[in-house]
Amino acid sequence: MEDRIKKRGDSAVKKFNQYGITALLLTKEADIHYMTGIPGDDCALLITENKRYIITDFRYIEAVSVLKPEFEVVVTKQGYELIDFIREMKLDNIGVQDEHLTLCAYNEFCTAFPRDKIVPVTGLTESIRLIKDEEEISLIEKAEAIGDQAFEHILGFLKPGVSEKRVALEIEHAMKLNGADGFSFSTICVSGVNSSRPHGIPSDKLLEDGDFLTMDFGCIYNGYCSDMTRTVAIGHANEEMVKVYNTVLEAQIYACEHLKAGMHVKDGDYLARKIIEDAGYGEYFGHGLGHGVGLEIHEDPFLSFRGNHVLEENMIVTIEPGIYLPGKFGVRIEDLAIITADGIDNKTHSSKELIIIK
Ligand SMILES: [Mn+2]
Repeated sequence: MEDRIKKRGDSAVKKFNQYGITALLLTKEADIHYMTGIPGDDCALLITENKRYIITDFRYIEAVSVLKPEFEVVVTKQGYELIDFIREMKLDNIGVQDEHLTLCAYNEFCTAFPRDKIVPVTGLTESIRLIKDEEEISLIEKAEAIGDQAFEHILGFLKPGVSEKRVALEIEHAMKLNGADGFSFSTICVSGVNSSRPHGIPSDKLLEDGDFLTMDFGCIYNGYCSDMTRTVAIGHANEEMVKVYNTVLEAQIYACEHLKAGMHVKDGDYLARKIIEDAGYGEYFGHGLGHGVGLEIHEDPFLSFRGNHVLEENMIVTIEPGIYLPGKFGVRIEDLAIITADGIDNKTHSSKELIIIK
């Protein structure tokens, strides 16, 4: 087993005391991926103090066998399900991912365990995944570079008369051509009045002269996500559009220049929020400044007025302020960066100045 994989499991075991558990059952795909180094679909992972078990069915036996001998492979079949294996193990207190476990699965667990021996441990693996190791950083860097390449390509593709859906397809196509395994989320391409919806769905609307077009996209590379957003103007931008764009840009750049390890996420969020508020658009910036990115597209730490983390070196976060004027237009600019001791290492290299597509 690779050292880093072993280390990750050991970090989880070190937290057993804190949670009062003697075993940890992981059912969330991203966490299983993290703890094994391979995709965890339709698997469960049981970590005890001395042993690790990967539980899956016939379809994945070959895939998970690479984990032997450090992981014992348990194969489920009709009449021998995960719950039967867990029952056989005669565990004491078992930690489960309460934010992920379905009510149905929980009820099944209660047939194998007294209710008070099932301990919710949401946050345990998340807290380990907060800080990225070298391997993770290089995969996210690569994924973000694929996004940058797609943006460069799309600039030559945009013109009035092309639909939002077509633009989204072109971005996704470019990312796949450049090595993406998949997409971190459904590509957002919203133009004109649609751009005031931060997470709008691409429609058949055609790009028109005077539209803002917001493109928010990311890919998955070896399990790791990227995320970036750029807003461009089609044909021309009126005075209000330029003012709003430059306000978002100023807020985004200021946040990039001042985020660093040791800063509370609430203060990080406020770096950008203060600039947007001072410009009179505070009520139109209704989401947080950013979020962690890793095996999941949205993970801790959340840079938000509701967040509760302090930034640390080698956390990876997005920096994405926006202003959304209902019925008019919206602007968002998003980079992805690594937190360092004295600042950030920005991994998004696409230009942020207002681009007007002629
Ligand atoms: Mn994002």
